[in-house]
This record gives sequence, C-alpha cells and structure tokens, in this order.
Amino acid sequence: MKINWFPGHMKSALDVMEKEMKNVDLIIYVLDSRAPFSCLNPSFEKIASKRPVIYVLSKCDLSNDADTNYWQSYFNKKENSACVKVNSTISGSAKVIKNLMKTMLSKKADWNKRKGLNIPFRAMVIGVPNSGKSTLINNLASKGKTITGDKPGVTRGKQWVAIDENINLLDTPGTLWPDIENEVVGTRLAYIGSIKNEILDVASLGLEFVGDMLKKDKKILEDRYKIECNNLNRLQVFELICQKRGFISKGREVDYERGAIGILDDFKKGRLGKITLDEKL
Ligand SMILES: Nc1nc2c(ncn2[C@@H]2O[C@H](COP(=O)(O)OP(=O)(O)OP(=O)(O)O)[C@@H](O)[C@H]2O)c(=O)[nH]1
Ligand SMILES: [Mg+2]
Repeated sequence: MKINWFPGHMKSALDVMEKEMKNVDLIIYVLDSRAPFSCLNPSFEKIASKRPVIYVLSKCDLSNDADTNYWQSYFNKKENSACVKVNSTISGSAKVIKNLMKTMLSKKADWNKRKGLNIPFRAMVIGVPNSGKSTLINNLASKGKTITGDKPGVTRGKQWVAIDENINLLDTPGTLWPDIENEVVGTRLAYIGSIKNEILDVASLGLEFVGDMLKKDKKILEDRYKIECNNLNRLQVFELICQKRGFISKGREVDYERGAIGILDDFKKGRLGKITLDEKL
C-alpha cells in the first residue's frame, strides 16, 4: 500500500528535532519490534547519526522472541549504539535504558565532573507514530507524565520530562517521511498502527493482511478463528473470518471494513500470537 501521510505538524516536528539535536547527548530511537526495519525513518538519518543511539525494540511482548533477538543483535552491531528490547507496559521494565545511558555517557560525566559542572544528561526520544515513545518515557519516569494512546499522532508538541535528577528526556511527536515509496514498508507501518485509519483503505489493508498471514503460517488464522484455510484464496479466507466473527451488514453481505478493523485489532493487541513482520536480512 502506497502511503503519503506527511502533514505539516510532522514537518515542523522534524525541524524542531533537528534543532534540538545540538542540545542533546544521546538519541533514544524507538522501533516497534514487530517491524523494526520498517520503522527506520530515512528523515532521521541526519538526526540520529550525530549522537550515540540507543535503539529500543518496543512492544517485545507482541513480537516473536527469536526474531526480536535477531534484531537486537543487528542493531547492537551499529557503531556508537546499543540495543535493548522492552515491554513498557510492565512497570520498571525500562530501567535498563537508564543504566545504559549512564554507561554510554560516562566519559561526558567524567568531563563534566572535572569541570565542576552539574548538568543533567539530555536525550531525545524519536520514532514513527504509535511506536511507544511516550509510554517508554512514562515507564522511566515511574509516573504518567506524557499522554499516550492506541492511535498514531497522540503526542503533538515536544515535551521535556525529568526521569531523575540526572536525566531529562525529550518526547517528540511520531513522524513519518514524505511519500513512503516502499509498499511493503507502508503496509507494515499501517498494520502496526503507525498510520491513521482515515487515510487508509481499511478493507484492502485487511485483505492484504490476511494474505500476508497465509504466506507466513496459515495456522495463525486457523487457530485464532477456528477455520480451515486449505485450498482457499485470501479473499475466501477473509470472508470466512468475517462470517465466523459476525461481520455481516444488514443485507447479509460481508462487512469487509468492520472485518478488517477486527482482524487488524486482533493483530495489534497480540491476539494472533507473537508475530514479527520484518524478515531477517
Ligand atoms: N503491548 C504493548 N503495548 C505498548 C508498549 N508500549 C506502548 N504500548 C501501547 O502502544 C500505544 C502507543 O503508545 P504511545 O506511547 O502513545 O506511542 P507514541 O510513540 O508516543 O505515539 P505518538 O505520540 O502518536 O507518536 C499505546 O496504546 C500503548 O499502551 C509495549 O511495550 N507493549
Ligand atoms: Mg507520544
């Protein structure tokens, strides 16, 4: 699915992030662990190349464990970087990031100490919409200091949050990039909820998703919806799921849109199991 959702607020957010780069010591780059490669925003290349980066594979409770380990070692190998996986819905689980930050910035801390400076570290948290940036910050702050939500575009302005007396984090609005040319990437960003439904053809996205799951492992759909997929094409499977789940309109027709929303919601909430979409490189 070809995506072009790059509203004015994302453009200004990127400009602000580029400016703030000068004021931060480190970047925390939040990637949804179900599609970490697809979450890499080319617009961030300039932003994330000038500082040490902690790649955070978020929502690891929803991704395949072996695949997440693969992606963790992939991002760990990048220069001047480290990578951790987190489930930010568990209180205290992100603490490892705080310790990692302190280790990665220890030289700077020594330097500050020698100069008698007492300035807190500053890190900027970046990532595509809905990847879990604000939830991660709240987890680190041990208090709900930022607004979160299960739809893209929740955070609008930048917001500094002190997570302890030595570290300040900058929450930023989720940003995409103009004209996402790669259709596979666009589709995966849509599956994980990075793109708002209003600009999508949800029924087609649902059909595409059913097709992708059939290619991956038909048991994912068979087990969840108690159906048999043998010899059925993706449209027939989609319709079967809609019938099974009662996504039927008044005229007894299949309601593809409601069906698609239902299936994609099952994926987003992990009810289809722990699934990683991006293939290993
Ligand atoms: N299961 C699970 N859900 C998570 C995790 N982290 C965040 N979420 C959920 O993902 C949704 C989006 O989280 P946010 O923290 O608002 O995401 P964001 O990146 O700040 O989004 P924008 O501000 O819109 O760019 C919320 O419903 C969170 O509860 C996680 O580790 N596991
Ligand atoms: Mg946010």
